[in-house]
Amino acid sequence: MDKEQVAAVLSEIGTLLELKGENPFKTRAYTNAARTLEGLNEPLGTLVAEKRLGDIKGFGEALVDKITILVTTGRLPYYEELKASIPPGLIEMLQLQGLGPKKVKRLHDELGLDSIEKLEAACVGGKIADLEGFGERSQTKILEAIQFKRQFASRHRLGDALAAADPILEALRTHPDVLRCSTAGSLRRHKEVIGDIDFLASSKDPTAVIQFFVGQPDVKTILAQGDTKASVILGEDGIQADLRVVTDAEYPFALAYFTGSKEHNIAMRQRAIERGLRLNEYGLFKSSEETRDPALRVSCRTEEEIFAQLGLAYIPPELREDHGEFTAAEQHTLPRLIEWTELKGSLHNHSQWSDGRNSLEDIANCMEELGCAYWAITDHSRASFQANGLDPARLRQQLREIAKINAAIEARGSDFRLLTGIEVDILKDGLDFDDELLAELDVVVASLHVAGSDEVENTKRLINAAENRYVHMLGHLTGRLLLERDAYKLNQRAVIDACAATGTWLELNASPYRFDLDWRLWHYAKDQGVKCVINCDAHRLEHAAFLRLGAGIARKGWLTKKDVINTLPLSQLRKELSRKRNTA
Ligand code: DGT
Ligand code: CA
Ligand code: CA
Ligand code: ZN
Repeated sequence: MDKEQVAAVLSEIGTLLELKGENPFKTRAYTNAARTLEGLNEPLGTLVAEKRLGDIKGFGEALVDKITILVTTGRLPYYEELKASIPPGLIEMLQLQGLGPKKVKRLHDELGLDSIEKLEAACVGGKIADLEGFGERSQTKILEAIQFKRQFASRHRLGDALAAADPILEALRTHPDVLRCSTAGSLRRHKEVIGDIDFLASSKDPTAVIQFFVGQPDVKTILAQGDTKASVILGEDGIQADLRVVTDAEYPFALAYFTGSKEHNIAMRQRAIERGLRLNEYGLFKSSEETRDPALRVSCRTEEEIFAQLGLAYIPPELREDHGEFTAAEQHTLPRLIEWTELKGSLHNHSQWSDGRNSLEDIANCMEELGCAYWAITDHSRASFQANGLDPARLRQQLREIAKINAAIEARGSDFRLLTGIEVDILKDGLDFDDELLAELDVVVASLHVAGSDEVENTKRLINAAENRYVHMLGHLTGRLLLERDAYKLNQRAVIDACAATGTWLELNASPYRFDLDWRLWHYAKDQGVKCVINCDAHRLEHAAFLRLGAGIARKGWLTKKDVINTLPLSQLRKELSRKRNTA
């Protein structure tokens, strides 16, 4: 563990001890130690190795022991036991604005409150107002804090966050006082779920830019407004957005810093230190200690130049997770990541024949208009009766309809084609359709829609599906719905291995509710030789826009154009679609 991580543990120990009512000297010792560590000028590892921790003012034997254990093993049983001894509801109550450990302890001791729900009920029942030292006012404040936590401090899906951020970014771009601007944070890194949106701008007149930002039509609440930064709540979903305004000289450094991730930043700062430099949000400085002195700043106009100063190729924001990007950037082996414009269509989509919104004709016209080369219609199979799944007869009827539409498209000289297909259900004992029917279709996606509770069984069902020679790809492998439903139990790596062995592709479901397979597993899948298909799983025309989101997630998974099947032109795609059938 590095000093930031150790400091975080120590300061949490201080809080937990306070919750338990330990004497203030003991609790303060931990809080102070955390602050001291954060300000340290040399690596914690060195101090531990040279047994010099005890020389630091205020570091007694107990503290030195604990820090040593943390640094050398990455864990601390004392802390784990302490945390386990406290009801989790109390720790959650601490996250409410205005509630510190002392107050939470009193609420617990005097009213028996050990969860936010009980606290809320007590507020509604007027019990907090009667408590000595709290009163009517703090009761109202606590209720507000609970509501705030629920409504605003929540997490948001990438699609919603981008939709909220785009108009603001556009507005900032057109403002005469804005020199450069960008999103930063998890949004710029294309994380699947976003806490808050971060904007960054450079300007000679920060106050004017801040004023403009808080006045945007989507701003529902202004949480904080200063001269160079502001926080607001945007839109119906109540997503928080922060803007920081810096000088243009600071801009690339601030952009790199506020893009994160935190883990990536820590590694960057360490690289700077190894080169006798200091990196922070204000600049890269020729200095051996923390500074913001512009006279010491190494001038960099762009993020590229900062990376170059630290001996690195440019690392795209999506890769800044400290997941191996530094080694690759050092050796100049970073992949050229896929661009969403390289995608030629989606191979898993629905129409009004099952649970989609649109007719085949409307879908064909819209996707051709958008510039796609092809679009597969893969409606649900019979077992998905709640989604109006097709039986073999209706499916054959749909094939004839698609043939007619394609003939009309061809007649007017267009190269666009609808592809036929099915999203066939993976049942307990095999697929919903037999091989003869599957063999008639251009594209077969196999999906597990009703999973069991047994990991081994779920895994087996998916592996069996991959082993079918007519199954081109597995759809939304884990069934997760972000912020709603966890993945069902399965051994993802075992299924990936089976896909590799059988030449079966894996879908990257580009719906912002799914992003399934998760980006963290694509690197593994790619190393096994498994190809990716970025699919919209479109149920409406607008869902074609998911291609762009899906490409962002694929980029996080280090995927390139050649890793992704639906970057191929139609003729080559057809060849790939027949490969498994012909060789298996
Ligand atoms: P989020 O908002 O939870 O989805 O995730 P981020 O990554 O957007 O985090 P946020 O908004 O708290 O901060 C934006 C960036 O600022 C973060 O990615 C890295 C940087 N940052 C914030 N706090 C720290 C910190 O304590 N240390 C370091 N090294 N960087 C930080
Ligand atoms: Ca953020
Ligand atoms: Ca933020
Ligand atoms: Zn599905």
